[in-house]
Amino acid sequence: MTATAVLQSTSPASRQGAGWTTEALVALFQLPFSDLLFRAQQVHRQHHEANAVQRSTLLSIKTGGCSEDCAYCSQSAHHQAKVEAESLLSLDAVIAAATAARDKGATRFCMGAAWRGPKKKDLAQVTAMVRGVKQLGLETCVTLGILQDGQAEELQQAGLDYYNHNIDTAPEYYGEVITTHSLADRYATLDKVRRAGIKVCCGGIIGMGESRSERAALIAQLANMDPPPESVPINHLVAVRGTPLAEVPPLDPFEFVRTIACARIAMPQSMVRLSAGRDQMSDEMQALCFLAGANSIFYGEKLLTTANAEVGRDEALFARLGLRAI
Ligand code: SAM
Ligand code: DTB
Ligand code: SF4
Repeated sequence: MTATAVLQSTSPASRQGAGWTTEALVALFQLPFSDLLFRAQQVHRQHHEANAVQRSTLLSIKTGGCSEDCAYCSQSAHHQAKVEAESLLSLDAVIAAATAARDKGATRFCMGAAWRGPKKKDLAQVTAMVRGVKQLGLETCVTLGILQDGQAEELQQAGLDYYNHNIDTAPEYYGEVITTHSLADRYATLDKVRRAGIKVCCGGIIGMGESRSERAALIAQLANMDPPPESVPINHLVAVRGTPLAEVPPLDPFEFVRTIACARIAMPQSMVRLSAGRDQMSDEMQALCFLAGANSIFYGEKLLTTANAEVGRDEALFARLGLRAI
């Protein structure tokens, strides 16, 4: 879709799968802030319950010592972030954490591992975790890195609902952030996940020093997946000391809100998750992100290695904004 067509269109809902160009997304980014948010709200209300927000809880099941060099990541063995490495958690520990998350009101439990990808014996343990968490009545999500042939099917047979694997940034900027595996590797894994019949959770990180046009290119890449990911996490970079991105200049907060709004408009049916970085955001900033169409969050005191907004603060924010947890 061309930039002019995007700005003139009165039917944003009809654009799913219509081939978004970076230029069309840049044109959206450049709209006056209120116009952009108004359009995002229109799309949001056509496709989703206006005030409902889904809550997922994260658990790091294997922490630190990762072979990959992702510049943002506290868990890479290439960087000097102070993260306590931990081998794969026991099934009991995972079930205890998932039970606590369910009791606090989460509906999905997402397990993350600092691997380039899972080895055969690792996967057997993770599938047992998926089965156990599902039995608690929670939706399940895992993020384990690059998958080999057959591994997505094993996860699907265990009852996995979502696989998280982010493309992270625009193709043009990818090489600045990660060199130990390619964007093509990531697409190959996403393809395996889709073919196995698992729902795709795929998004990126904003605020890594990329340009607006690169943010637009990231959203275009996600929106042009066929179909777009069911779940789109938009992470704000958590600048972790000891990582190469620790000193990246801060992003204008409105630019982050604009990115959420563009994701909502370009992917009307997807759940857009206001992901990492919420702990550093004011309540007002988060409210703008919900207005821009975010309808999912990570819920619980910790993300993988960094702090998340506290549960009490989230409960109070939901009450103040009249949001309903789903
Ligand atoms: N190793 C697996 C992988 O890379 O796919 C799974 C875990 S990895 C930590 C999952 C995602 O978390 C990354 O793709 C990235 O988008 C996000 N992430 C990691 N560190 C982050 C940070 N400091 N700020 C924002 N997002 C981050
Ligand atoms: C995603 O897109 N964000 C989550 C989840 N998928 C696995 C991870 C955020 C990690 C933030 C940094 C940390 O806590 O280490
Ligand atoms: Fe490893 Fe994933 Fe972190 Fe990259 S993002 S260093 S693959 S844990």
